[in-house]
Amino acid sequence: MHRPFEEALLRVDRVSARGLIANPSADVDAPRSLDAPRSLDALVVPALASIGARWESGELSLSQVYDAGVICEELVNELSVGTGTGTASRSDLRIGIVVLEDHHRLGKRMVQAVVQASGWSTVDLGEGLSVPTVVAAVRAHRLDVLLVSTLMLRSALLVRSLVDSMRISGLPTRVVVGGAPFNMDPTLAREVGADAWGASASDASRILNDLEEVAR
Ligand code: B12
Repeated sequence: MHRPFEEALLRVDRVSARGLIANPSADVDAPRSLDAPRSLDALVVPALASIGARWESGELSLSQVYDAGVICEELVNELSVGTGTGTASRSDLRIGIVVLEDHHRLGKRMVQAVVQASGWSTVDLGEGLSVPTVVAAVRAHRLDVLLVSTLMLRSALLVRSLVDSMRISGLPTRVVVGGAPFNMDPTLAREVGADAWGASASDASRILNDLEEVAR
């Protein structure tokens, strides 16, 4: 039996999906009271992971994965505070966020929502960017921290070349990584030279808090 939120996504039933985000306890095991970004985290991530696994096993089609992704993106955009590049920030830390090479942008949106809800401003560099483009953007925006989201293993491995290029260019920017490949292999973040790794959107806030402390 699959969870109600996952089934709502597969029926392309936006009304039920939205209702479950508003009242996550109606989904099996979902915590009772959560703020919007965290209730999205609790429902969206496991549902899409399961849908991805069912697609991989041949049970679902790519178009079903696509529709589920579109609905989740609509919900994230509707319910999240902070889209695009924020203005007011709680500190001087200049924070950028990017999806390296691939086009799975939901994780980035959720991280951005939580980080901005926690009071930081972010510079949204976009999705599908190459390593040289990201390095140029990091320099142009004089970023102190770069949050990198990846879902394809190939993109996660490219973080090594991103970190090396930034160090060769003399950029001191801290690189924080996240996304499925890093969740599957907790040693990967260190192997690709990242300064920190977070498993969830809330982790991004925790890591930024730590970096802010160090910068003081
Ligand atoms: C939805 C989805 C899509 C959607 C994307 C919609 C969108 N707008 O983003 C569509 C249908 C477009 C798609 C396309 C493809 N996909 Co796809 N997709 C998925 C799926 C099912 C869910 C991904 C998702 O959005 N999860 C929800 C988000 C919120 O979770 P998340 O990104 O992990 O983010 C959370 C945490 O990881 C963390 N986090 C994320 N980033 C960061 C960053 C920092 C700094 C921190 C601290 C934390 C953090 O916080 C987030 C919230 O908690 C996954 C399956 C899976 N297991 O992940 C496959 C998956 C990623 N896709 C896959 C593939 C192969 C593809 C395609 C190549 C398919 C094809 N043949 O065309 C294309 C490639 C597109 C491209 N070039 O990028 C594979 C990748 C395999 C691999 N080893 O690389 C997967 C794993 C499916 C599978 N099981 O095979 N996909």
